[in-house]
Amino acid sequence: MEDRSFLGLDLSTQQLKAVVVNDNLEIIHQASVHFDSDLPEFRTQGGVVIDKTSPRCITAPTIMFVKALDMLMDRLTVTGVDFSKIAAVSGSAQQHGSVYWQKGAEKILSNLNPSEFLHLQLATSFAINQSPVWMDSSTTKQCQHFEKLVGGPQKLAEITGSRAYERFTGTQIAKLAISKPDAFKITERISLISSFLTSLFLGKIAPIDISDGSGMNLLNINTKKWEKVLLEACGPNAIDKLGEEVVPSNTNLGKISNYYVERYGFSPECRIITGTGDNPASLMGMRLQDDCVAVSLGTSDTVILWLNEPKVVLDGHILCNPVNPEAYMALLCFKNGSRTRERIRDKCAEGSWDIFNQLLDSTPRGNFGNMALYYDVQEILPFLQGDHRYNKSGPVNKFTSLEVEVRALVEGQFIAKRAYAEDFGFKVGKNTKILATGGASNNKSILQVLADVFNAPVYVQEASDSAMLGAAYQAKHGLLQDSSTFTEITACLPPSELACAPFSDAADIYEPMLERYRMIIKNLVPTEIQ
Ligand code: ADP
Ligand code: XUL
Repeated sequence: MEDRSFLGLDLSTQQLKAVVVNDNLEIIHQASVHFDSDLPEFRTQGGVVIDKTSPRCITAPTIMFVKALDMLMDRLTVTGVDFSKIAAVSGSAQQHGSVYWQKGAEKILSNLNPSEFLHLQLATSFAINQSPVWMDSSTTKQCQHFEKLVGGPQKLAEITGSRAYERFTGTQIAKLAISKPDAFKITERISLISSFLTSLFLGKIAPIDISDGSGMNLLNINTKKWEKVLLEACGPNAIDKLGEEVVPSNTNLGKISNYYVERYGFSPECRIITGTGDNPASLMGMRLQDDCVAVSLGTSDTVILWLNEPKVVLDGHILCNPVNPEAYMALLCFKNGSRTRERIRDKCAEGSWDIFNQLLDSTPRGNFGNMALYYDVQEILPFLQGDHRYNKSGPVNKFTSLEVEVRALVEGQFIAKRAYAEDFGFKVGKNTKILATGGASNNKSILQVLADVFNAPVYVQEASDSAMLGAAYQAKHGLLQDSSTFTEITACLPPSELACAPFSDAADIYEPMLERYRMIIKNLVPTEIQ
């Protein structure tokens, strides 16, 4: 084991987190900055700002991300990190969000004064103050246009891995070019949030990587190049703003910015490895293999599968793989994850996860035939909003008890995941293993429902922040890629641990519920978008 360490970051929806691992990939330091509570001046809720007059527009203040990084670096210093030992840095970030650098910004970025905070020096570097994020769903018009341009949703999915999605960055850029032409004009470069984070460490604008780039409806996932006709729909000179180069996710981009050498004592030889999206980073953090399905329970809930070949799907996404540029990954994203669980916790369980779990555990599996779907914000899969409750005879306005409501929430969320994963071609078999991660994977009662609904054992890792860990592992992989594969580099890690096994009657209970869920969705979702 060499005396070197690696820094991994995750700029997620609600917080910025960092981990330092040693050469054996063991965690030696961790720190985080929570946007709502640590940076209250930005008035975010759950890390985002919902436009009061136009609630489908959801953004986050770009400079808040920068200020969070200043605070995080100070917190890492306080925990005793020896920055001079860090051999490489890599980052993960919420996918799809975008940052608009103003003309002249790269010059400022490459000449930072080490005695000043980043957020003070970059305060005027952005063409718009608010970054559209993945929760936004305001680009319906642009989505229709993108699909029409290439010959329909199927064709767009074939080229970019997904039909048009409102949160995907291409349509977001196209909307900005039309709605704020002046801001678009003064935009020098556009970054994804992951490449933005990388740029802050590199001291120049970092290229977008192929995995996070697959979440834009702009990148051809087969050729790994921007698709010209779609780029043209993003407004004048979009190619210059995005940068022609798109790189594999483990690219070694060069040395760390002098700012960090002077200010924090990093070695001038420390390397910056390109950042990627949080879901690709989670795939790495969980060391996902062919026979496993990863379920991430964070602000959004996601289901991730490893694919050796791309597929064409209309519900869900195919992204380039962050470990092996020849391979792919499948992603299903559910917007109403932890924030919705928190709402029901606050309503039914006095804001306490312990009480929530007592309620969940006190109701039988199958919940006496009650079922519910809760969508606080416009859901992606299925395309629905609002609360939908059912007892065994049909729709109801409310449930008879708090415990029924809690179980209906958790079962409804996991049944949806299984239904969409199956539609995708995923089959539950004897060897199926579920790897759970994200904030709610610390909750055994919730994981038991996951095991029962999928009728498969659920495994967890010691640390539940797989995206952040994935970034740290990628830092080492990026540094040593010429001599070692990702699998070799992560072979030193302990295996995941069994958290819950399904009960023997799980299939009898949940398979009929799965069918019932499909019927409910069929009736609720308008046929044209099913
Ligand atoms: P993100 O990376 O998207 O910001 P995380 O994966 O860190 O999110 O998860 C944050 C969420 O985890 C919080 O919104 C919180 O609701 C949830 N969470 C934390 N602890 C628990 C718990 N014991 N049970 C259920 N959910 C939890
Ligand atoms: C994935 C998605 C979210 C974000 C935030 O498509 O929109 O999972 O990456 O975590």
